Amino acid sequence: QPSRAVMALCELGHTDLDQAGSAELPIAYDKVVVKIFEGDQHGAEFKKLNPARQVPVLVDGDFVLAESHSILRYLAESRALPDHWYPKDLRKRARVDEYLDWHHTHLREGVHTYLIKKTLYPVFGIDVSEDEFNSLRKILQVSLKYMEDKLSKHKYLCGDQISIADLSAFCEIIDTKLLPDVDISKYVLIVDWMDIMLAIPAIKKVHAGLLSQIEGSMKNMKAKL
Ligand SMILES: N[C@@H](CCC(=O)N[C@@H](CS)C(=O)NCC(=O)O)C(=O)O
Repeated sequence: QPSRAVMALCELGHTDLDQAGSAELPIAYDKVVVKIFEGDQHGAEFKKLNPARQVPVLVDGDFVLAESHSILRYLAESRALPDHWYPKDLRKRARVDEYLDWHHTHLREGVHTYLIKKTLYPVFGIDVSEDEFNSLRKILQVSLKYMEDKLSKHKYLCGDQISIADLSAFCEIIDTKLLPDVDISKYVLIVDWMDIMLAIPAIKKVHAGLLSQIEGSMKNMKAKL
């Protein structure tokens, strides 16, 4: 998820989504795949880049930066991207930061942590108690309510313009489609907002692999019915 958010911002780059028909002007970047399921993040070379051993990591000349939200902010500022991504206005910016800080302990917990514990832990034989699953489901519901409430006030999460908060949130919440026991359809404003986000070609492009994975798991589920 966090890597997809960074790639989506690079793909969108200088495209001004406030201006209808604005030309697509991506930020040039080289994508280096780190195979986390094969443990590449624990190799000596990668540890030098990010001692926390997680992706994404940005290498911009001699400057190395980890943490997706820090990278999104850095790209928005250093590449002077259209203001709507990370507004200069102090209060609008604070609203985006508020979402980004909240994200780690809420939506990320409710989706990513739940997904990992549900799908990956069994592969490694790690038990997760039903209480733990219940508390993660609770965090997800609380998170979805918080987002639905935000979207009842404006078109995007932090205002009427798209920001890096929407990118981070979308790239996380789309993973709920990999969880057959999670149904977010009652959050109608979130569902509409997801459609708007996915209609942006650059966002669709970075999710192509995930979308085909989701389609595969849907077919699999239908075959079992
Ligand atoms: N807070 C970090 C989270 C990064 C993260 O969770 N990365 C995962 C992939 S989605 C990872 O590298 N996992 C490998 C591991 O923990 O061994 C960010 O936003 O960049």
